[in-house]
Amino acid sequence: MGSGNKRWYKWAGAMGGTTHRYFCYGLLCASLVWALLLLLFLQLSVDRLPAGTGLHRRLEHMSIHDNSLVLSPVRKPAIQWNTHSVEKEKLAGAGQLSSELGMIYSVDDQDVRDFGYQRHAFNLLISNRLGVLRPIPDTRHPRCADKEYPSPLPQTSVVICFYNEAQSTLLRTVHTLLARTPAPLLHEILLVDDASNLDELQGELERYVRDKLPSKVQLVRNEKREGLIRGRVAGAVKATGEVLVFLDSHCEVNQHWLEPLLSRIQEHPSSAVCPIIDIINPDTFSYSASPLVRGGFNWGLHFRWDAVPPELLSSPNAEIEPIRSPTMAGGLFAMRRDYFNQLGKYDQGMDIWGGENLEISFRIWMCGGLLEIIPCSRVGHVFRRRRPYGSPGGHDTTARNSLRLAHVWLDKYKENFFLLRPELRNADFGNVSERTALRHRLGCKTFAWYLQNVYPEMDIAGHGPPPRLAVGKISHKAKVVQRGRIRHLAIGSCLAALGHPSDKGGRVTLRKCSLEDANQVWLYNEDGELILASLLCLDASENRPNERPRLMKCHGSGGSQQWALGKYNRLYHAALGQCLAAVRAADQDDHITMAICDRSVSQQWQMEE
Ligand code: LR7
Ligand code: MN
Repeated sequence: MGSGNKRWYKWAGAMGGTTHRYFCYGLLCASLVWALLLLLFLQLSVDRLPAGTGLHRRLEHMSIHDNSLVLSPVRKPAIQWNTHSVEKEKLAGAGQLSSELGMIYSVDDQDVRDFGYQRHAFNLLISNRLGVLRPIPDTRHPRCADKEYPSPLPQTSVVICFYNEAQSTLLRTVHTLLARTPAPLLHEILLVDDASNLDELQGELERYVRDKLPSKVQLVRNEKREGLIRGRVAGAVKATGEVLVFLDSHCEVNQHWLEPLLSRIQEHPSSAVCPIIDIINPDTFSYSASPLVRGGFNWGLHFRWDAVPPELLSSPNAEIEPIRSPTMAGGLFAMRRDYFNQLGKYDQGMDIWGGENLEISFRIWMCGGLLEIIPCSRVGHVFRRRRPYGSPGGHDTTARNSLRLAHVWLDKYKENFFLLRPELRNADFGNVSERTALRHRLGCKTFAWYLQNVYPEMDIAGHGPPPRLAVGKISHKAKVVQRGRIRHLAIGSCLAALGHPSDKGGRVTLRKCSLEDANQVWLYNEDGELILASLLCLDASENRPNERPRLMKCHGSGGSQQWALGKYNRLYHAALGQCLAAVRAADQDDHITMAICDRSVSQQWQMEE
């Protein structure tokens, strides 16, 4: 080394003055190039850091109190609005987004995603990247586009009550309203904040509403947490439009969603009308059409979707005409403001969540009104698998609210409820005298009348309810787009079941590829499902990054079973934002796992006949 250096000096010293200067410039450039390369390398390494390093950081800010989550304001990863990239996406099929919108590129992305599932029970990373407005498929029946609506139609106040909603879903609800509602029909949008404590909903939201939104959008704050029932009433009392529309705070309204609702209300002023509620998948945010179903309930006093009785579907126009519905889901409906008030608003003795949807449904029908679903009106709603918030004090507000409605509206049929919930027979439900007085004052019919005339399909004895249909889980047979083995390019082996391909919950592994082995044959269908041996679906739970996928019963609702054979030969899981990888470990067997997509050879697969 020493002698090398000496030689270098000798060589430099032997050079003339000018040559020396050029040499120094050269050296400078070379160092710059090196510095740049070093930076690039560092950047790539950060992108490849294993996920999980920041996984539970957010949870440290949360404390569990009285059974409900009490959350101190936390630093929230900044939202990167991305209004352009999505506009360019092709909307293939039913609202399929670029399958890579949920891709996790860094530990920060992983953080946003984890925080989102924790606080909102949906994929916040995707929601934030979608921006405030994105194209969604027009899911209406084709003949809806030919319908003409009278003019003028009444002006509308939209009331959106929210508690700790993500800013991106809340603002998308607002922006879709502004973009897809004829301005003269939209009198105002009232955002009622039910005393949220999420940081991004404080000053930041206030400034956004003030500076970026038209003055017809107003933010109203509840002083304390009231729950969605009193929250909506607070909005309705402030509203000045002729018609009220209530929406949840994570909706996207579709083309011409409002005109069919208003025109039906104009024909029939004492009616409440609901759009068809399309499905926004909580894991991928893909938007897809819901079938025409109507509202029912069971004797546990839970809302449920029922198939429409065939006799109601016999007319050729059935799919575009209003359809009578025994109940409403609760979150999305329109009615005249004077009718809402005259009918007794809501039972304001009900707390937080639950029960108000059946209560208002029974009240509408029993007190002379009409409750309908208007198929030409479509609004998307994020259907979550769990409610991400509790109630103050951890009370079961649904039980108490249901008790109140049972005592006021169910007459002797409340016995059916108590048969299922004997522990509630003597439970406290507060004072309902005002509500029974209301029932009297309005001269409402009996519950027996309701069952006989509005919901004759209901099983009155309290057993064997009509078949249940859950939105998003309508059984289907998706078209197979590819069939064959899935070969790992670097290792050369094929993806197969570790045990028997019919073992539910079983793992997958790599085996020597063999054309004879039925246990290696996968079907890939247009829903993105990978079905092994026509039996089970490859499933990676959207809540468990970096874990091994399993073989599970195909559920047909995307999410954990939706795969994309994507760029760089990777098998990408959109809901998880990760890729399928084969890990070779010297001391143990090869195993298959989910990992941050890094384009490495361990994540390259090929589907072959
Ligand atoms: O304390 C609260 N304060 C609130 O402001 C609790 C909730 N809320 C807000 C919340 O931010 C949201 O905007 O109230 C709205 C509804 O809460 P979700 O979205 O957690 O409820 P959900 O969609 O699971 O529940 C359905 O049933 C509820 C019963 O009380 C309400 O009627 C919801 O509006 C209703 N949602 C729908 O009908 C959408 C379709 C779902 C179905 C089926
Ligand atoms: Mn909701």
